[in-house]
Amino acid sequence: MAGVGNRQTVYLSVGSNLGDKLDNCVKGIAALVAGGECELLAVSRFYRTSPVDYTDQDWFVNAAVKVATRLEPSDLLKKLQTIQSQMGRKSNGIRFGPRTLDLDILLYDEQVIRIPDLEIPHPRMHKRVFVLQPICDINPAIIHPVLGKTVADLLKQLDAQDQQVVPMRSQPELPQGGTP
Ligand code: PH2
Ligand code: MG
Ligand code: MG
Repeated sequence: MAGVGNRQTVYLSVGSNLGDKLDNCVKGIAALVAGGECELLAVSRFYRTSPVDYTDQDWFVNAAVKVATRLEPSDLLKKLQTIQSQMGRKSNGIRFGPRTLDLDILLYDEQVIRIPDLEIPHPRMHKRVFVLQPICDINPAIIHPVLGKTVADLLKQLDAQDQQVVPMRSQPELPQGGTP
């Protein structure tokens, strides 16, 4: 059931590489906090990032947000999927391919969760600069609950010369939450 658990701190990644990418990310975050089930605690800087895993696609805009929510992980996942479809995301059959809006759960409190369709911590977060750099903007001292290292250490140790992550020159205004 939605909304019955304790309030948990959750980190999410936000990304887009189709249409007005920055606007899609900002609207996605606004949709997440609309209705009050998720309270926005912090937002990272926004970055332009080179595509990872499937490279024959446009650059992304990426950011991370910290929210507080009572939604259980599976209910939060459903909410994210609903927002993604409302924002016009359609399946194109390409794994890691282009998307209007991608909202991924990175960390849910300090929990390790493996249920169908959902693995937390996000299974690839420690390999991705476009995830680690934004989380470090918010809090570099967060400890990855499986790897036992801070996100700052994971970022430092990553050999990722091919991953370009560039802060956007103009950063958007957000409905609430403020700077990291
Ligand atoms: N998301 C992917 C695959 N590759 N690359 C970048 N730079 N940013 C993303 O958000 C991203 C990606 C699948 O979710
Ligand atoms: Mg996703
Ligand atoms: Mg993703």
